[in-house]
Amino acid sequence: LFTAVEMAPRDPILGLNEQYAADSNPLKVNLGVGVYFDDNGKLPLLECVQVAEKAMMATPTARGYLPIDGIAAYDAGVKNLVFGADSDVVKSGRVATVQAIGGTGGLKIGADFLKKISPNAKVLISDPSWENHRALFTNAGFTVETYPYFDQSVNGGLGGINFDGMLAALTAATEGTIVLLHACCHNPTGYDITPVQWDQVIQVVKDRNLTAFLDMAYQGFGYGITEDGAVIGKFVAAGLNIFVSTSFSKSFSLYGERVGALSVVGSSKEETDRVLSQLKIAIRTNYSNPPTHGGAIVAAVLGNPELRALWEKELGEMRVRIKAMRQKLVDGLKAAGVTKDMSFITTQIGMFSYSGLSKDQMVRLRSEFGVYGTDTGRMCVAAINSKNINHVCQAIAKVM
Ligand code: PLP
Ligand code: TYF
Repeated sequence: LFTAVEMAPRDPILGLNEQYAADSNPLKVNLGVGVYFDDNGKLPLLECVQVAEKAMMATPTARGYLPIDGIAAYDAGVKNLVFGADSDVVKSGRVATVQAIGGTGGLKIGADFLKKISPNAKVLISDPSWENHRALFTNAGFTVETYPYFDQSVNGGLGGINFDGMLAALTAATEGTIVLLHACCHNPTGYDITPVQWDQVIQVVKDRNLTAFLDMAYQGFGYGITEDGAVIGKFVAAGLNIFVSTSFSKSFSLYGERVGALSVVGSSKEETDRVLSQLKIAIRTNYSNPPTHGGAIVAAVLGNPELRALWEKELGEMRVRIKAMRQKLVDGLKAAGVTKDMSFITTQIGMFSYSGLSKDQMVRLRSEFGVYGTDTGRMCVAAINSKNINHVCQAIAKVM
């Protein structure tokens, strides 16, 4: 049965974790996978999560099956967070939100549903994008192509967004094309388009009758929860039927609990109810219904004003620390002798920096210095701290 089964390639990002774990270099630093670590290099367990868990443990509950679309209070919390509690679209019942197994699960449920209603549509993802975007939509049966996004030749060779190219590709897309957009904190580049550019994208999506799928895996890591979510409000205000996947892996530091969601905006309550019924079929045929624990934590935090404020404060601290590390990286690289202008690192936003380093340089960083980033030159700034930054700067300076 398995004689012809080929060995699959390792995940280019998660595969680095194994290599990192096996490295005996005492100075090793893992800037590969997109995970936030605090200044002591520890994965944080947020206080808001601990308080919610303590309250849950004080009155333990049995674990029955959840409804197919998840915990009702969780779905309501996500809706309010992503679209605003007072928004017309929520109040009029035009948002269908389902709990999902991480942001990945939200993308997969959305992809399966889209394949049913738009079987011949093409999917466009940014060039580059999170590699799982391509794999996931391809697996769901779609042909996946790219729209231009990052261009190393922009900004005098320092790199940036080729917005004209992006807009031209979207304008040229056939009607009904599904366009995957990073709502904020673009992975892997760290470059986001401006609010004015978003308006232009929305106009093209509308004019060309495209389907926008917004992946929001980093809400709160850019400028704030509300600020980062504003782009969703723009699409809704334009009267578009959109898909939004949400991940709480990073914003709640709940990676292993697999907490995410998918929200779909319909044109009326009646239409949205029909959409929800189909999303539930997609869930049922993938994994029946979601797990309880992570969703219960997030529902408890989002539904309690004090815990919600505590979460916002803790998320703000993560955001501020990453920004401080960006500045320290720019200063540290200069002090280590790098003459190239690296200030683009502070223009980038979210967890990642596309460094502009070549594959050869990234391989040297790993083998000679134990500094792990992806072959594409992406580094997770959220894993840099006051203890490892000097080594990171010295290592980068040496390979440059
Ligand atoms: N989308 C993007 C852009 C991501 O970077 C990630 C990261 O993990 C995900 C989706 C998936 O999120 P999750 O880990 O919650 O499945
Ligand atoms: O891009 C990242 O590093 C995160 C984590 O298959 C991740 O989004 C990476 C690869 C993968 C799943 C999650």
